[in-house]
Order: sequence, then structure tokens, then C-alpha cells
Amino acid sequence: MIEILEEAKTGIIEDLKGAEDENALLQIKSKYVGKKGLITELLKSMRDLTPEEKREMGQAINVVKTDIESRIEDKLTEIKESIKAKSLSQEEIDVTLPGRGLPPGGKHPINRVMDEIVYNFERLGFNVAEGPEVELDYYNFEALNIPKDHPARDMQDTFYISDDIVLRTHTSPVQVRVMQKQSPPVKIIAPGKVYRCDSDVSHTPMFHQIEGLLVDKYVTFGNLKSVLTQFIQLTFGKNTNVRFRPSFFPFTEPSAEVDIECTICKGNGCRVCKQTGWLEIMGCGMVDPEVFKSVNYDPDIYTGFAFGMGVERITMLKYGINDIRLFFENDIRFLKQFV
Ligand code: 2U9
Repeated sequence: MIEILEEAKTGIIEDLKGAEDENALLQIKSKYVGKKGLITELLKSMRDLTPEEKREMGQAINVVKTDIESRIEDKLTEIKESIKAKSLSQEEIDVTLPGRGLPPGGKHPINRVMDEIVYNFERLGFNVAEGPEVELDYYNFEALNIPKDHPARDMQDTFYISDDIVLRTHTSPVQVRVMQKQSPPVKIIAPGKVYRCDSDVSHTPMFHQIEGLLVDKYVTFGNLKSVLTQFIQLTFGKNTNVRFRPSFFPFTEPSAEVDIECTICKGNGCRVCKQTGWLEIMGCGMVDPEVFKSVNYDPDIYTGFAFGMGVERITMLKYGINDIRLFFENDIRFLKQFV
């Protein structure tokens, strides 16, 4: 029995050396301390021993049994640790790798041109004013000398919310609201979204306008020409030629349309200027006395000029874009040309 016990003591060490996984360990466990294992058999075979021998032998077997069990337990921990280390080394994350770059976003071309125009008027001393896009009929039409039967009020052009509420068709109501609150001098621009029921290659139901208003004593058409020429030369280059053509608006008298020499062909005639050499970029005029009356400004004391431009139109002329809808489709291939 002693020999078998000695054999078990050395055998376990050899066997454990060769065990590489939990399965092999289970087999070793059953070989030594399982139901039919070596140690169990040894304990059984103590039946024929004297009580004295049983005590001695029992103690010796238990020492070896405890030793074997603790060796198996240690080996199990070792195997588990090595499996964990192996899987960790395979899943290793290199925290020093540089991150993937995010493609930068860019400002929409309409906002770019809008910001540039606003900035240039600020350089000329204008302040920015804002107002509601859902507007009273009174501010959008009535106060601007646009009577009830005027074609601009046609159901086809104006989005009506109710009888007396509309989506503003221009930013002019902003200037009316400012004049109602403030006495002259007034020197403001009103940039923002406007709405008209219209849709084709050069019209969308929503577009952007920038309008301006300057009111004071002794303001003349000469002042209008000077300020707008300075604005145009800041925006399109200091040698840009400008011309003023007579026109009509219900809220200005006299009125004019402003053309610049075509930026694409320099006045020689091309597709963009329809062979005329000129591009119409804005409208303007001296504020009609009727408009002053509606905001209680005395037209015998005060005069002023006003102007307006469509931002989409200017952006199209600037970049030679021939379809306004491209601005609203948000195709990244179109937009990224302006980053
Ligand atoms: C007040 C008094 C007068 C604003 C003006 C224009 C001329 C003009 C158009 C340009 C292209 C509109 O976007 S567009 O279709 N605008 O030609 N706008 S004068 O006149 C005003 C504004 C407010 C109180």
C-alpha cells in the first residue's frame, strides 16, 4: 500500500505536467480521487488492517489526497489564467492608433453668400433687423401700399394661413415693424426666408431675401446710387460696372432695377447673361410717401431709400448655377464644391 501511495505522489506531478486543458485535468482527477480512483481504492483496501494500522495508513492517505487535490486545483487556476491571457492577447486594442478622421462639414452656399452680403452692409453702417415669417396681411401688404386688388396678392403667389395672416412674401414687413417702433434715422437690413407659391428652375416656394432701408432728413436718389454702388463693389470687386434702370414697385417711387456687368463674360455676352452683358441683381427706390404715412413718419421731413435682392439668384449668378432646386436637394456632390 505504501508503494502505491508513493507512486500516486510522484505520478500526479508527472500527469499534471502533461495536462493542457480542463478536460485532461478532469481525467486526472478521476484517475486519482474519483469513485474508482487510486486513493479511493486504497481507502477501501484498508478493511483488513488492524485499527492501529488503519489510523496510520488513513492519515498517510489523507495527506496525499489533500496534496493531490490542491495540486489539481492549482493546475486548474493555471490553465484558466493561460486561456484568459491568450484570448486577451488576441483581442488586444492598440490605443496609440490614430482615430479615423471625420469629413468636415461646410456652410451651405446660400448661407455663405448671405453672410457675405450682410457683412458688407454692416461695413457700410447698417444694422440687422429680424421679424416673423408668419405675418399679418397688414404688415406684408397694406402698410407697404399694396392694395387689396394688387396682383402681388394673388392667391397663386401668396400662402394664406387665414384671411388676415400670410407667410411673408418679402422681408419688407420687418422694416415696417422697425419704423413703427423707432423714429428716424433708420439704417437697417432685413435678411431672411420668404415664401411664394411658385416653382420652376428659377423659383422655389421658399427662398432668401436681403432687403435694406435707410431713412433720414435729406436722403436722395444720389445717396441710394452711392451706397448700392459701394455695396456692389465690395461684393463683386471694385471695378464692377453698375447701371440703374427705371422700374416699378408699389412701395417705392421712383424705382429702379440694378444691373452689374456680367461677372462671367465681363460684358461680352454669354449663357449666364443671356448675351446681354448685364446681370440684374437687385431692385431699389425712394420709399413711397404712402408707406411713411402708415408708420406716422412725416413725408415732408423725411425721405429714404429701400432695396431688395434674392440671395438664391445672386448665388446662381456668382457660381454660374442654372437650376435653383440644386440648393434644396442637398446632394453632397453639389454642396462639397463650396467647402
Ligand atoms: C419698406 C419700404 C420699401 C424693398 C424693395 C425691391 C425694391 C426689390 C425684389 C428683389 C428680388 C424682391 O427677391 S426679389 O424678388 N425686391 O426689387 N425691394 S425696393 O422696398 C421697401 C421695403 C420696405 C418699408
